[in-house]
Amino acid sequence: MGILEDMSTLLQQGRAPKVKELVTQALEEGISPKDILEEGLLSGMSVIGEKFKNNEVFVPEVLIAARAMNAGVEILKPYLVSAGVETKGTAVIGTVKGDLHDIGKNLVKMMLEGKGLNVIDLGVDVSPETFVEKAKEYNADIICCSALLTTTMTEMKNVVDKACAEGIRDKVKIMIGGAPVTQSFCDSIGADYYTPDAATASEVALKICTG
Ligand code: B1M
Repeated sequence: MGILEDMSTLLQQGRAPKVKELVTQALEEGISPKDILEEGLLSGMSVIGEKFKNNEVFVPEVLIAARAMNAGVEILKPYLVSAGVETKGTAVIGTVKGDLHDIGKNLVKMMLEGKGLNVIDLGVDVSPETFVEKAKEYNADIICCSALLTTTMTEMKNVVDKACAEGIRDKVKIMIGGAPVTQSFCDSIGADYYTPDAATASEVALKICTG
């Protein structure tokens, strides 16, 4: 097996120290940072994303794989910047105002990063004002809102309204998700996309950014 294939396999197993070792070795062998990212790290994360979607792996495996990916990306970051590898798009993400659940939001963030997007994580209990301010500041392609409570999902409409009021609605897509959220709720508040899980969210986000 080649080094990038090994890297992908180790990432899927969540073996962060080994992944870091292989990224360093691949750089020493002269493999391009772009190939290491795409054929080593992101390909491994894609496999995990697909398995997660099909209930073949669960939250703990996804989290440790994501940690291994982050460990590899940390080493690669300076090389990627200097090699001029462009990110595919920018998303701001957060859990809506009044809601402190962040496990699902963090998974969505990791999957988006796994697709090569630049993700600005606003954390939990994020107000509509902050979502919109940060979307403007980072010139984001997508605002991603997560909610786990029936009492907080209504905040998503306030994000849509705020984006309209601030005049950025035609520049930014609004994606929503979380256990109580549905497609009909998405339609009713005028958001752009509802996705039921992190893997689908990352696929849709990539499509939004790359056309
Ligand atoms: Co809370 N909680 N909780 N909780 N909690 C739920 C959500 C609840 C369903 C439990 C229950 O009663 N059965 C219930 C909500 C009821 C409702 O509104 N329908 C509930 C409640 C009531 C509460 C409190 C009000 C309890 C209290 O204090 N009385 C309180 C609220 C605090 C607050 O937020 N203001 C509360 C607190 C907490 C903890 C802090 C203890 C903890 C959160 C820890 C944390 O997140 N750091 C917690 C937890 C862990 C849960 C449960 C057990 C698990 C949630 C979770 O992380 N699931 C949950 C019960 C359950 O769901 N079984 C529950 C795993 C996660 C991977 O799934 O977040 O759904 P999920 O994300 C999925 C998809 O939804 C999707 O992708 C993810 C993976 O594929 N997705 C998106 C999520 N965001 C997306 C965004 C997208 C696209 C897809 O696009 C942008």
